[in-house]
Amino acid sequence: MKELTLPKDFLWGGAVAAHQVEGGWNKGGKGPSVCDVLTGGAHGVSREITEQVVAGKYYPNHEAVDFYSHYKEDIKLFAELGFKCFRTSIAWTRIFPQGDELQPNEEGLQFYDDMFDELLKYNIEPVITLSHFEMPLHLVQQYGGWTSRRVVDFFVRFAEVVFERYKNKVKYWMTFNEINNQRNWRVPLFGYCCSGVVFTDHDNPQETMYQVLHHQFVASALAVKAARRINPEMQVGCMLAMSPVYPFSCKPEDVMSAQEVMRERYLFTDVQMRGYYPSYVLKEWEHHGFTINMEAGDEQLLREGTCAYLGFSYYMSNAVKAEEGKIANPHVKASDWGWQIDPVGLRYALCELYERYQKPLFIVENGFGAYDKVEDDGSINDDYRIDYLRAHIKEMIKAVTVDGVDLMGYTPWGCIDCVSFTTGQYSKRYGFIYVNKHDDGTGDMSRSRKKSFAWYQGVIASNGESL
Ligand code: P53
Repeated sequence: MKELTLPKDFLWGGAVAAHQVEGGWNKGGKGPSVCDVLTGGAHGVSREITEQVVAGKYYPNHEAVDFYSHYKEDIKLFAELGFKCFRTSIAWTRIFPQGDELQPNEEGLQFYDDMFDELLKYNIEPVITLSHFEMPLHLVQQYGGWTSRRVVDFFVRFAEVVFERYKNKVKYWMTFNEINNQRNWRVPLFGYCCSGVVFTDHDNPQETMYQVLHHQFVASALAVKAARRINPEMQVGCMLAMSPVYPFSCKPEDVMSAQEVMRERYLFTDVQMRGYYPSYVLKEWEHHGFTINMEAGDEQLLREGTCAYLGFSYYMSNAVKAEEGKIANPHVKASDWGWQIDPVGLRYALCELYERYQKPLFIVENGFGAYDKVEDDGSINDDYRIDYLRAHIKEMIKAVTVDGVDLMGYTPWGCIDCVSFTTGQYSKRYGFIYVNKHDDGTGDMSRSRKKSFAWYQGVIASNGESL
């Protein structure tokens, strides 16, 4: 038997998002984003969404881990790890502080020019998300976020400006991070961060959600077309939060219910990868009597603006029972935050997505949020993180070498410790690089290498053979 391996040009790297690392929330002409009005929370304690920045409240994203000033030092560490690529996002509010200006903010554009140059100096390919939960707050206050079709134009203007500016520096793009989070419209944080809309404040939250989604699908298609026009070498992908939901048992009703629940995810990639609304959604609208406003030409636009690849995050799987809904899977363990650890689910997810769309896939997030302990000698022995990543990488390699999935790369989440999205904590850590910064805002921001740093360095150097 011949030993098959990952392709030589496989994009190993790491991922973060602007608002979770940069800080400098009001520096360089940056305007406030929706993330700048999220207070700190904890496991089981929701982050509060305040209407504006309120004096005396704690907003962890204002400072984050100050990548804004530390990016040279941090990128040097990424180079030491051997990164082939680095995924982050462009903070929309650095480029268009309010969102509806006609002219971009040069200082913001310059920041990303400098940061991309620093990456390219080490041959690290930037992988860039246009909108990672950080739309301008002004667009929420003035226009009602993505409920307004006008926001499509503002987004496309932003996309065109950055495509034009970085067309010779950035090849891989994604439109909306985890666009499907807002399908869970009951949780205010998700709708607010995906789209600037708290769906439960609306008379018909689900209808509003579908209207918002339509606007984003149109915006995504327009961005794809703009990128092709500006530089055909650029590739624009979509981004899905992929948590497979298994039937709790082989009872036919459980199996059917799992299929129905998975449509809540596949809807997004069905539209963004195939270019049209799937039949099950059209029927859902018909049943509920939803009217989704569309303009002439939208349908064609969706068909023309399909994504070149599918980026996705994978952290966990779930199970579902027909009568009870989502339920813990007794066959897998969970993290301290209740996220169920399932490496095989990653291979399953890769196969499901590849067989459904037959387009390249990119694992743009995966990882283990955990409390880390700094020993007296300064070392951090995060064997639990190594175990999690090793097990997932093994399954990922099987998907490529056994199942034949076309996989572009792997960028574990929070390669440097950053602010948790769901809880706003620093103590929920993912990094290979530790940042001395704590939930109460204390810490000197110094960086240090965890045990997983040397381990991941070896993984990359051996192209996944030394695990
Ligand atoms: P934190 C749910 C399920 C899977 C991934 O999350 C998710 C979520 C929450 O939307 O979010 C992604 O920091 C997201 C990142 C986020 C990361 O997962 O709460 O794209 O911004 O930080 C991890 O532990």
